[in-house]
Amino acid sequence: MKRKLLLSGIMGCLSLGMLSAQEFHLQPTPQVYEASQDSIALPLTYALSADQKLEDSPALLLLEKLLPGKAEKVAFRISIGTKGDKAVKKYARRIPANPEGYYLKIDKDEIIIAGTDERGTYYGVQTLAQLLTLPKLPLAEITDYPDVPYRGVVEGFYGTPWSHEARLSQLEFYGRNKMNVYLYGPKDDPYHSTPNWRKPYPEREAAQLKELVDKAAENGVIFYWAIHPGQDIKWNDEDRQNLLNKFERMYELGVRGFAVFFDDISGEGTKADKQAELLNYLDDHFVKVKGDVEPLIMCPTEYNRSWSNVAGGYLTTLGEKLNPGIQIMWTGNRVIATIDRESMDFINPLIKRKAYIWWNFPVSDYVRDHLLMGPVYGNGLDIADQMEGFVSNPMEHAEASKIALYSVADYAWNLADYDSDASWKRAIRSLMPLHASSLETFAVHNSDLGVNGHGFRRDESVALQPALQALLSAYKENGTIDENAFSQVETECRKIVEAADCLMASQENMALITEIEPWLMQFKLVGQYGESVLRMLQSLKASDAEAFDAAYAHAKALQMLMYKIDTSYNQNPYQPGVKSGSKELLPTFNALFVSAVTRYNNKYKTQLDTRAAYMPYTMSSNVPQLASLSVSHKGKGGSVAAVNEVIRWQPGGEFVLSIDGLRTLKSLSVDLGIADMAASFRLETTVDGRNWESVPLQPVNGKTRFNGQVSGRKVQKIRLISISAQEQQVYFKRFMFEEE
Ligand code: 14T
Repeated sequence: MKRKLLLSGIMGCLSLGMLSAQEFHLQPTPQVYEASQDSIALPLTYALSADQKLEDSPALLLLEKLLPGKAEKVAFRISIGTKGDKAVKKYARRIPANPEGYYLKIDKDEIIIAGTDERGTYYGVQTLAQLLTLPKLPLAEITDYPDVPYRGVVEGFYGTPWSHEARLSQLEFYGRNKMNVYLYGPKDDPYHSTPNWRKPYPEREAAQLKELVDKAAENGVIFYWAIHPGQDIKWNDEDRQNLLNKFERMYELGVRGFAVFFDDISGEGTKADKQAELLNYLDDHFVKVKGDVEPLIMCPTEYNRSWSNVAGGYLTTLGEKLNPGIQIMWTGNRVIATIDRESMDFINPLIKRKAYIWWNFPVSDYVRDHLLMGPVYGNGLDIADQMEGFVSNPMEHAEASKIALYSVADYAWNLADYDSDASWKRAIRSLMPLHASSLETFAVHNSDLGVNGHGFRRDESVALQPALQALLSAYKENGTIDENAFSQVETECRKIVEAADCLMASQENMALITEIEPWLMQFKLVGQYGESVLRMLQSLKASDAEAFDAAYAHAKALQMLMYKIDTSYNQNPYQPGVKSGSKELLPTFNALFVSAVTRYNNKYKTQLDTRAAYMPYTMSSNVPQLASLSVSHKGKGGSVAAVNEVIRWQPGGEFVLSIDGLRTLKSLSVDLGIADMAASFRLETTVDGRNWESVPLQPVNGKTRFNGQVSGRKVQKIRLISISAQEQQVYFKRFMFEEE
């Protein structure tokens, strides 16, 4: 005990990575695991019994890598094989009947690994690998098999496809977690989708795909290559042949699993009978002819319930016409949804087979400013026998996705025993054993998606919620501080700052830290902001105006720094920015900030700015109808809310947009709903607020919209001013600008 304390004192950020036998948990959770108190030393040397046919199998290669001490004439024996093999004949009755199952026994003088099939044997060795991380091997008996036949990942998101290195690391991860599917279908690979699906991969890409195929095989993973031809496919012989040719090229690279995706397309490609005809053709003339290819998988156009028109007959047609061996993907009741019995009861009868679930989590291609690091929860634990497969569509952040993927593996292997919270904690520990508690703190507060078009949300900051709420409601109501809640929040803020620093400085999982670094920086600021806001509350209560001023200034500075991170990193065109703690922490801190500043202003008769979010843009106008429009910012730029009514713009009336510093513009566009705007209005910019320079206006294809030619221009204010002698009646449809 003493020794342990001493150690953690020295180690600072680090926690003890080694697990005791009590904390130990096999992953994915096995069906039946019986361990005794007794244990044996790790078998550093052993005699091997294995049939000849096991040679070069992934199972044996892994075993020999784990335990290099194979020798002759050693008392300790390891017998390994697949049902029917001589080496495991004695245990034939113990082997589960389920595909990919295994029986593993650790005894005083021997270890038995007996699989239902080759992959089962491999999984038996993977389980042994986990047991070998313990200081001693427990005497144990395990009977294990997966609930869902196909488990894994579909790289099916929009955005930057995973790197080659990331994919190699994923495939090893799938093997360790007993997932047997990697479906390759990144939307932004041009050779997977339109425009280039007909063309073979260039040499370099082809070589890398081959490497992935080999890596998958080594790890017991089926590499499926998917094609997404629907946007421009012609239902003729030529395109059918194009498809067959591409499959043939991929087969040459070693691919033995194929999928055709018809999601997110429109027009001709969406016809069910044509899709079925094509798939059956590929099944009859390719899959069945080859003989060593996995069952075909297809993703339908109507891939979720909310998009399906049952009366239109699309799914019914697929169900009736598609060869029975072809598997059909399904995302559930919506594009993004958790899956339950009722969702399966809807789809399975329609398609006359068990749906192959494409689970759109933790994919974040529609909320790219958020990280989805939270637990995997919400899927039914009673639907094991209703689905053919369960694959997860991940984030473009490969390493960060492993938190969710670990639990997806756990869930799909053994639904009934799935415990989402426990699984999530183990996932975190497996990614960064030495920084598990820091990573957990980060993940706790970075799990929700924010408001999004799919209406899919996740819990965030769950344990702190009661304290955040108690603190806020008491303070807002009467300015009192709930001391208990205060200290909980204060402690958590400290933890946040420490966790962020420890993770940013860590070397344990560089790939992960690189992916999440902008969010770590933001997370730290959120924690510091919380601390400053708490200090504002405290100093106001103590009537220490000086301390309040300092805390207020710091909080303001942190708001600005958060804005800076949000507008400097992850500037993708869709959801640019970096959001952290956005569901509970930040809204609470902001509300406390507003309340505290308001109370301070009342008490000291001051006029401190009460706005919680840093905002670089403000507007003003002497045109009455424009006087109080709201300005919003997106990434580095902003726009002014449009007005629907007719604006009466007096002579000399102006609309002024001010920036809180000198910035460089990239674009500027306005639309007043009139074609000859330049005749009555001038668009101008200034660097000093006194001298105005006019901006040339360029009509956008003959419409009422004009682009200002501002690229590279330094500005502090932009104004639109009437140069007409008469009142102008216009609309205020658009006022938008971007900074460089
Ligand atoms: F094939 C599908 F099952 C599927 O989910 N397709 C896409 C997928 O590639 C993407 O990653 C996912 C999450 O954004 O959703 C589907 O893409 C969409 C969904 C929409 F609702 C694309 C546009 C949409 F409007």
